[in-house]
Amino acid sequence: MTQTRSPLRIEAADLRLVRLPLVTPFTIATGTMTEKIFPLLTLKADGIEGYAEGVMDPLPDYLDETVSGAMELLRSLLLPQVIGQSFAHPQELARKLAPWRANHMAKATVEMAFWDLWAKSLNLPLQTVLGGSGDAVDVGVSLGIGPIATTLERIASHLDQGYQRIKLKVKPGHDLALLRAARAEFPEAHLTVDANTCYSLADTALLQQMDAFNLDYIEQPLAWDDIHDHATLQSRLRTPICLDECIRTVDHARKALQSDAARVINIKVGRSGGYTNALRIHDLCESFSVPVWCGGMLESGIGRAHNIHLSTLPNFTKPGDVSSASRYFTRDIIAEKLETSGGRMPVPQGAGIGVTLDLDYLATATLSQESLHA
Ligand code: OSB
Ligand code: MG
Repeated sequence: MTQTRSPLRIEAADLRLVRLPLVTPFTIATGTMTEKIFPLLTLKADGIEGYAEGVMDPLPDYLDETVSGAMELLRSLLLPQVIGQSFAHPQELARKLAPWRANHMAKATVEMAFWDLWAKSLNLPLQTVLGGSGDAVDVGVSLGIGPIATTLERIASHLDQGYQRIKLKVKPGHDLALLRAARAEFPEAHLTVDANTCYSLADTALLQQMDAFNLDYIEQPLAWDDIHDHATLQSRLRTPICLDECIRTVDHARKALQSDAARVINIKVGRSGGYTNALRIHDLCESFSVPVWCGGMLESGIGRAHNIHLSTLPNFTKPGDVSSASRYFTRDIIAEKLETSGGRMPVPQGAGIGVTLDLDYLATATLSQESLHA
């Protein structure tokens, strides 16, 4: 990151709460989502706007942050700390928020919007200021829990569309039979499972049976905050473990790598405090020869565009969950279409994240809106 400019002063912010209905309900081990509700943040400087969305859920069922908690923290603490302030680099803004405990998703919302603003002020694509390159990224797809027959049809249709990896959500009672059927029908496909924390070490024998299915990795089988048990499990499995929920800070990544608790890491910039940490996690994994890929949280086009730019960094060597926006929403809040072709997602062109808000549709999807000034 060699780009420099004079410090950029954040003049104001718009904080919206947005609701988008999902095309189809999305079920994972911890529950079902039928709509996406998220904070959408606009930061303003010099006539430029930077955007980001928060990836926390209404309930603390993926991680411990919530939409209502994050909205309050953004309006009463995090945004007042940065509005009216000048920052010579996004990492400086990250440093300002770092002393507050946890709340990585809320912090990421502010930090990511500033990276977009920053890249736009330099008139460069976000991928360039992050150190990435290339005009498209490899994509896989994450399929929610449903009847096995339906899942097999969905695997076939997504492989036909070119998706390069199929991730199947599993939970106790919906695991080995699904894998047996999927592997029988798709012997060559890159298959993975995501357990979203629903097993424990008491399930080791069951998880060892997954070794028979030649999975690329098993994502987050054990508790959201337990790196230690994942190290124990990895020592008993041939299949690589990929950590998602466990990796919220650079230190989590370091401890997971040093203890061999993960041989693949899912990086979600939105759950890791922002790009400052995501880039460090990326580099740390590279130094351990551990590949990473970009996870998703059913984001709107704003978060999706951020994820695509991040995915252009060199150690993102496995397909990410950055699939077509039309799989999630009939209509998105951005003007551009983020659609894959041949298993690749094009990088939005232009400065910053390279997408623009569809203000008319956004207005109909907005539950609340507030403006903050210096
Ligand atoms: O564990 O990666 C996850 C969606 C919501 C919460 C957690 C996860 C997911 C997904 C979907 O897997 C990824 C996507 O398609 O955006
Ligand atoms: Mg996951």
